[in-house]
Amino acid sequence: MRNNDEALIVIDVQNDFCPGGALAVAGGDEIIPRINALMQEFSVVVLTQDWHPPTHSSFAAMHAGKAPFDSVNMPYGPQTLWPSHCIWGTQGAAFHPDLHTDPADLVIRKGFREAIDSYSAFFENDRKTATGLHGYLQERGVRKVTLVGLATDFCVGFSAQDAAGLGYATTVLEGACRAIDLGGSLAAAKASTQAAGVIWLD
Ligand code: VGL
Ligand code: ZN
Repeated sequence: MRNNDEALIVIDVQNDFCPGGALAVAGGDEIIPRINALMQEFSVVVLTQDWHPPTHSSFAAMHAGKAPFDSVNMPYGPQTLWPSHCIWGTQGAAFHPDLHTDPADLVIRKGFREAIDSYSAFFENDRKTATGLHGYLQERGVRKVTLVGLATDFCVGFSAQDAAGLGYATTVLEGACRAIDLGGSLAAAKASTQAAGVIWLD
């Protein structure tokens, strides 16, 4: 068991991001056995769950003439459009059945506001609206976070960026993540998080 000031944050290991899901990430389910084993090493374990209303503004279907993976300008900046995914209460939004959820201390949902997407576990895509995770981790005395899950270049990468910005010693275990890799997004996520001090390990 590691120190009490270290948390494992498991990002979005949900059916829709695994093979067969609405926004499937290649090999998304392959990381689950390692994540389950890692949970036993940490005294603080947090799961995140992408959790969208059926009419979420990040869905291409809500934008006439747009297709998944196009981009639009939202009041908070550019936003990639996605196939409809992780609609709250559906099987697609449920955790993958192989993921151990019992060891989790906290499940944090994000992306539930229709007008704002939320990649990061800490702040929504306006980069201002807090999810509450920072307050929780502070109250638990957490100073170091290890991030795993889906997808490396979106929700994991944005969470890592924010964690480092909030002052946590931040590690991404890349082998326990899988990426979407849209137009160089994986390389961009790595470069920007490394510049912020995030350590990437396999
Ligand atoms: C994610 C795109 C849209 C992710 C969530 O979990 O990385 N990506 N919603
Ligand atoms: Zn989403």
